[in-house]
Amino acid sequence: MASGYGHDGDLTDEATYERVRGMTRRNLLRLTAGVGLGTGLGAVLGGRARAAEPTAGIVKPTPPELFVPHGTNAEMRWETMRGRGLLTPADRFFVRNHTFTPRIDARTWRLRLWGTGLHGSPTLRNPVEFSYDDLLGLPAETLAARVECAGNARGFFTSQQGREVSGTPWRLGAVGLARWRGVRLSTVLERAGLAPDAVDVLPRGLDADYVTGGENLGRVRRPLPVAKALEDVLLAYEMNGAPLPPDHGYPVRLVVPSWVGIASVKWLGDVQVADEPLFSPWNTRYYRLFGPGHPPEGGAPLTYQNVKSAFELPWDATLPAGRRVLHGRSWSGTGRIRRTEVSADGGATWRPARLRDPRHDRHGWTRWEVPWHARPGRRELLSRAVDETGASQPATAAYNESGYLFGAVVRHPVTVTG
Ligand SMILES: Nc1nc2c(c(=O)[nH]1)N[C@H]1C(S)=C(S)[C@@H](COP(=O)(O)O)O[C@H]1N2
Ligand SMILES: [Mo]
Repeated sequence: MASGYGHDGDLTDEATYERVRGMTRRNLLRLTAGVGLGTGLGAVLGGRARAAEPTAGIVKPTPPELFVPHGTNAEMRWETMRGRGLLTPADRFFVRNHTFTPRIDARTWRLRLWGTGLHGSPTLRNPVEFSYDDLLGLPAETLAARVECAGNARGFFTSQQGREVSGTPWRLGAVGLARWRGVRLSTVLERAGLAPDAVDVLPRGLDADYVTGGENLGRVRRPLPVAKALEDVLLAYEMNGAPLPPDHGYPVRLVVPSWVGIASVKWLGDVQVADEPLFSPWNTRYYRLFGPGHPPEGGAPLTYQNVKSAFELPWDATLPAGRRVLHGRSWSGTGRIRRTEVSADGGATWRPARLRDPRHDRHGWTRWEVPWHARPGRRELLSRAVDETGASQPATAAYNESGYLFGAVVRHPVTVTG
């Protein structure tokens, strides 16, 4: 196994907890040493030391004006995208960590490909390793693509539909759009000697083993059909023109465009290539639909994300009465956005929004805007989109136990002051 990651692979629940706490203390020291609590930080944050609370296991600062904390995860606040270009800057891109961000040395890092799906000729020995420099030397591609958690908007199953679901209760901020640069997974698979009878690949991260309920499920890993691996999957080493930040997978992550975020394995260490179907908890017990209407072993493993829309407004915003323009974005895993409509009267009447990016990238999103005459009172703002396949946003989302793929219209509360 390649070394270069800073932990052993045999962590208990307690050990993971200790490490996360250690990380928290280090972040705290770095933050307070680097900025100075009484000066810059205090000025930015209105004199209170609340930004000195780092998110456990996340390296970058997660100040409360940019992020909503959820345990080891940090959700982007949608109002921070207001007035910005298409891409989500790395400083506000959501972070979803099963454990904590590992610190990896790119100089000793290796990507290892192995398994029965590679042919083991003398010239193409199995396993095959690539260094960071090897990857930088291969033909590069760039790709604008969202990473979105399958559980994005999960919290609305409870707050809008009164259903308990398991998992992080995200609002709409577990999504971001970046320009990724790297090498196609197909290039690396072909150079490693992909056999014609290979069916599945299993990318695996170098972060700590995931321990839940006292059970060690091993490293984060989720099988991908070879057909998908060869289609459009990228081994990304750059995000928005800079090396990947630690929290987003440095030195190399997978980007599986428009698929559930879990497919885009961060801190990639190895890829098993097999001539038979592969399984891990991430395609058997997680990331399938469970509950009424689904088989006991769950539905098929989740692939594409669905259609969503978000206002670039604070949640529970307070706004002055009068004429204004509402801004937001819509996106879909299944095709480009064709239309977005907005309702400011609880869904009784809808008006088309003006799409600012009507020919957006296939895996990107469109910004939109619509004028609104805001009258005093409590209001709910609704937005819904349709993509080029006709997929749209219903009034309610189909329940599933883990709260995946909430694609219904979100009712965004605001207070208009007179
Ligand atoms: N190795 C590893 N890869 C991972 C994860 C993880 O915890 N470990 N989380 C996954 C999940 S559930 C999501 S939604 C995305 C989040 O990517 P981001 O943190 O860069 O936004 O990474 C995926 N890749
Ligand atoms: Mo996720």
